[in-house]
Amino acid sequence: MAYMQAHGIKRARPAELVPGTLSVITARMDYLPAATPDGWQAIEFERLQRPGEGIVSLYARGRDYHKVLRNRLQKLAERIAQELGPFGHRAFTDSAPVLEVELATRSGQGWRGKHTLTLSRDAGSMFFLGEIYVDLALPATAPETPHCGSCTACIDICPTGAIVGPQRLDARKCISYLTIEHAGSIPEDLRPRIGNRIYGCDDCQLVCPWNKYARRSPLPDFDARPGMADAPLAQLLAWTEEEFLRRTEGSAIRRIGHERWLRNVAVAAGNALRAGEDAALRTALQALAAHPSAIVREHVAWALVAGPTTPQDA
Ligand code: B12
Ligand code: SF4
Ligand code: SF4
Repeated sequence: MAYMQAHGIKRARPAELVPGTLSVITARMDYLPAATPDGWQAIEFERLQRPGEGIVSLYARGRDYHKVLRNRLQKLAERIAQELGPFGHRAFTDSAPVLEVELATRSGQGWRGKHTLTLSRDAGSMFFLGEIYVDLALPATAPETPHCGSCTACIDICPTGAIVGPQRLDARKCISYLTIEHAGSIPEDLRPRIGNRIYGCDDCQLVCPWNKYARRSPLPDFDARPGMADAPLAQLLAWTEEEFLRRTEGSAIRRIGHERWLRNVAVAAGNALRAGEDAALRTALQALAAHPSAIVREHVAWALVAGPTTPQDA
């Protein structure tokens, strides 16, 4: 995540990123798939009890949100232009050095939960953020007041202790960072805590009481693709690079590439072997023992020597 440091103070000053910016219009877009049943949080927690299946976090089970949200923001800007006449604007979503949570919080989209994400009384936190920087002087929307109270559920449940205090995250420990952003070897002490999460993590949001108000997306883009939350790890280990690219076409998962994917699935497979022997999984791992990537080989070797321990022992 060196890009964050590289952009320095520009991140906090919109007019330095896009000269002429006078206001920022912030937006949120719900991402729970339309078919999400009531009690979805319990269903997601149960998946963690089936170590032989890989879990992709909820936001990444459908189409890559970056394009979907940016296109919609662009259309919104065009509609505003139809009403007001031409104006200078630029749409962002996670695409540039923009402090999105801070902007959302200051403009009334919600407050910053103790897990650091924007949280709303009407929509929980299961939404993406996006912005339109405009050269129009718009009246500011008042910020939302915080409503976490004395709750610490997200801090208490985090499997790696990454939320080191209210609104303070040590990204190096976050499973989302380790499985998506981090390129190299995953620290060994953290591997058992990753469990069967193979792309991102939802725990701090699943446990949040405000997510009973999380909304389903009306867009088919976020419908979950088959096998994104319950595919057997042995099957995922067997994907060739070609198959990985084909199955993740248009999905955010594609960004991590086949090598990181196999690394993540190998960690989950090692954890599954610790939870109970599974001959099919062991065979699938052995088939990768001589993989051309040193990263894959190292994680596969770790998985194969995994003894029966519990995450608490780590
Ligand atoms: C880097 C990043 C990560 C990192 C670090 C996360 C973090 N909490 O910092 C990792 C990889 C761990 C991550 C994980 C996830 N992420 Co992320 N991530 C980002 C990203 C690209 C930047 C966030 C960032 O800048 N963090 C650095 C810290 C220091 O900044 P900050 O917490 O925002 O706020 C500080 C500053 O604003 C500062 N500040 C305030 N005022 C000022 C003024 C000045 C002058 C300065 C210098 C500083 C300053 O104080 C704040 C508190 O410390 C944003 C998109 C974006 N461009 O903003 C998405 C984003 C935050 N992520 C998102 C999501 C969905 C996730 C995950 C849920 C994905 C998943 N399921 O696995 C997890 C959640 C983990 C968690 N509990 O945070 C969404 C959140 C939507 C929401 N409801 O809020 C975002 C907004 C992407 C999007 N466009 O929708 N993410
Ligand atoms: S996403 Fe998972 S690992 Fe990261 S802070 Fe939330 S609970 Fe912890
Ligand atoms: S789990 Fe509790 S402390 Fe954490 S963000 Fe939700 S309400 Fe706030």
